[in-house]
Amino acid sequence: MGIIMKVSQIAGFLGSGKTTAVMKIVDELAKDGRRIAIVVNDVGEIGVDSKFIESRGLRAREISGGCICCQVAGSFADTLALLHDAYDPDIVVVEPSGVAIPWGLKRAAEYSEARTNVKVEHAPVITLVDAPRIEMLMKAVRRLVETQIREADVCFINKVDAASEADIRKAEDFVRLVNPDAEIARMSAETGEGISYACGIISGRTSGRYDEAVEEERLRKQYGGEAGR
Ligand SMILES: Nc1nc2c(ncn2[C@@H]2O[C@H](COP(=O)(O)OP(=O)(O)OP(=O)(O)O)[C@@H](O)[C@H]2O)c(=O)[nH]1
Ligand SMILES: [Mg+2]
Repeated sequence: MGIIMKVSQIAGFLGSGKTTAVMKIVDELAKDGRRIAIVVNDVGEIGVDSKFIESRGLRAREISGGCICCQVAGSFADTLALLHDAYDPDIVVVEPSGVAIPWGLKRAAEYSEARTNVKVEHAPVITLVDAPRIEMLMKAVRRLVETQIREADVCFINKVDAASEADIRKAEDFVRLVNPDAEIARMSAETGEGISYACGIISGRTSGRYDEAVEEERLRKQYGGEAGR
């Protein structure tokens, strides 16, 4: 039984393409011979495709009843520990809810270390940015989207097949403004563009552990006097 379990989160606002991307990503990772599990924190209407998952011999768990980065963090940690004990995945790919906060999810994943003999390693935090809806996102849910971008290691501008070049550029500029340190790449979860690149990032790189001081510093930089609100 392996001791290290890598946890990969594909964040992004509601409808940004997380499920579509996750299904393609796990398919490719599994083809490379890795043991892959999926955890979906379902709040939307399009859930995981269980037939697809079973046909590939992957394991999937759905968690509902709240957000796994906060309200049901304990269930998420239990689920990771159980998956580790029963299946020993190399990588667990997590689809958080569209309103989840990436650092909360890292912290919750680390709770699983207290529940079984596992060491969690984080894959880079990937955030999907919905290019065709970038105007709406910047207006209606700006704070939440900013938070998801600020905490990302890599932002994929998704749905490039259906977006104008102007909207793609606008999304890239927005990411650069909010998080100059994030790598920016393009994706079409629908056509598969960018999926191999995402898989390489997930399997080949890591992200730091949850660190309260780092998160507070990021908040201070973004909101100045508003930090901690
Ligand atoms: N054109 C296009 N449509 C996409 C792409 N990725 C996802 N979609 C569509 O966008 C819609 C939402 O995709 P999902 O994968 O369900 O998005 P999600 O982020 O999982 O949504 P929630 O779980 O409800 O937050 C679906 O109708 C998808 O078919 C893409 O790359 N291009
Ligand atoms: Mg989904």
